[in-house]
Amino acid sequence: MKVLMSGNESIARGAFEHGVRFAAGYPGTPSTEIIETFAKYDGVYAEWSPNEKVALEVGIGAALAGAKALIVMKHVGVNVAADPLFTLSYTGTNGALVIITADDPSLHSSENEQDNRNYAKFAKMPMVEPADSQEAKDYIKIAFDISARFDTPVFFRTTTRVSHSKSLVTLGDLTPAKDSTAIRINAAKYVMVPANARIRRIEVEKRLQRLTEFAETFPGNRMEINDPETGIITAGMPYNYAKDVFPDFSYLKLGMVYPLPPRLIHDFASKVKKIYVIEELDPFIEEQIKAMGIDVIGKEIFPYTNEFDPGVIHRAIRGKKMARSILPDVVIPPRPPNLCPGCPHRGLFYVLGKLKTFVAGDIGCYTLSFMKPLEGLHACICMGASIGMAHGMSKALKEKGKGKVVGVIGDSTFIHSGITPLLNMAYNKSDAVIVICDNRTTAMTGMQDHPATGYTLQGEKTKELDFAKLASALGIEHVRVIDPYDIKTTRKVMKEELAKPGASVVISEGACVFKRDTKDARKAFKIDPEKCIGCKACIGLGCPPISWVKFADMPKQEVKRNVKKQEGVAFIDKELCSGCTLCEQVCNVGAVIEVI
Ligand SMILES: Cc1ncc(C[n+]2csc(CCOP(=O)(O)OP(=O)(O)O)c2C)c(N)n1
Repeated sequence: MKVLMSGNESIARGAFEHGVRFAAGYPGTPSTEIIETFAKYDGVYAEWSPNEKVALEVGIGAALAGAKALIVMKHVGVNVAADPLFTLSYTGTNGALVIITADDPSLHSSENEQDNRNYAKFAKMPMVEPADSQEAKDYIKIAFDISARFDTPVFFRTTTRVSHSKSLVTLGDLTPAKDSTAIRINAAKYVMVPANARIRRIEVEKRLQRLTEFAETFPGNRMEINDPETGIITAGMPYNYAKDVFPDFSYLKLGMVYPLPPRLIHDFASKVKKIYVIEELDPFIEEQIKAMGIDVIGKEIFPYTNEFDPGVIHRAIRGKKMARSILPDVVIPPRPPNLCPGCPHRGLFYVLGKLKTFVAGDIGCYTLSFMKPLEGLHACICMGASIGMAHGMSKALKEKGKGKVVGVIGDSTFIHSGITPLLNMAYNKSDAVIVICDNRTTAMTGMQDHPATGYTLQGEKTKELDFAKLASALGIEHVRVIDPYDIKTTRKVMKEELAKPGASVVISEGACVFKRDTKDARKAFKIDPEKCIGCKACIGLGCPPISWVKFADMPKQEVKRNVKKQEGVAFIDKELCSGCTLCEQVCNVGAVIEVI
């Protein structure tokens, strides 16, 4: 049976068909749906771990017990998991372990555009890369087979386009899961003290040679000989783009991007005169082929940055735009991202933006408050960085920094990598104030549960982390809880905590609007034009339902000035308003009123 599936759904399905019953990961676009899909299958164990390092370590434990473990993360997650990863390459996996690295060329939803193929070379691990959903389903099985056969962790790389595009997939039979788990002790292989690791280090090089031999005959590395004049070496999604514009060229399509098959590449080079290497981001394949002494054209003409499309490839090779347009001539109005109407983060950042402090931010929905009009966040590097940055800045500024440095971090992000730096603040006597934005979910990546929501991935009730108790246990003396929908108290508490010596933690408790119980639905608000003086105080909240109408754009009979020089009035779209009351609180003339 053929079904339309995204790359992510196909990976989950392929793993399940192949008898994989164990998965762990941490959410991150574009990888998230893999675990979400897999978790719905019968008889599997799947978990959201607190971060990618933990997810990989959970997977290592499962694999050492003999299971097939699927570990899922976005590209930057591999940075977090890198410590166990490099040594896992030495120990091998016993069962099987495949790590999905979901890369994001063009940074659709990421803080950087790193090319994780480099990790395969760096950690001396094989990497496979599919070009569509069918290949995603087929290759995930091959990846598990490679892992088991060569006793190695295997990288499975996707990019956003492969993860999220849908294409037809033939469903396969389900391999009944065989339980081959058992406790097997082998200290020489799994205890990586120098004496043992030195021996394993040599094994890694030998394994890489055997994998190179495997790559020579791996059917996913295939030649399509057409035009003998021009050939393309490519992998992943760029293969589809290139085939679209140059169907008659010859191709060497690589399904395994590390290690490369030198004999196959030499063979291809002997069959075509001119070769282009088409790959997004780094010249990863190109440099290795050039090092084989083969003359190819790559980054001299293709961009280093962003996703490709058929037009990019055509322009680079032909030197001019394609005759036919690949995109419809529709101009889509720009829509900058914004916090949702009723978002609990808005009240907090409205206050922070006016406090004249430096706010070291973190990654999550709240990062959006760096933009106008809130401008309440001033740095964002990677998950968990806010706390260490706030501490470092306050130490460097000394007296000048007193009462002036805040770190802000989401609940999921705090659990991911904020606990250790908070402990550091207590230990090293910090003066900064840390705000944990507890909206009861991992909102930015699609509302996943985490250890403080009280629910597992399967929706089972579980232990619920108490942020206030944890902060106290780490040694933070000043811990406060605020309601970010109450602007006055939020401002008061922030000022009080900034004035105190020593580190403080403020927990901003307000559930994400999408997590709110429908019974808590509040009445929408509207503007009374008889009272509005056009001061734009409500506009300063950056709330999507609130807009501004100039008198000049209104029909004559509607124009009414309440104060001299007034140029217009605010307007609230009641269909979008969630009734959070923030605009009512900032309006000094009582022009914001409930819709009856
Ligand atoms: C290492 C790493 N893993 C995953 C992500 C993807 N990601 C971005 S923000 C975020 C968590 C956001 O949740 P939270 O901190 O609770 O803030 P919210 O969006 O709910 O406001 C995740 C998982 C990432 N950017 N980096």
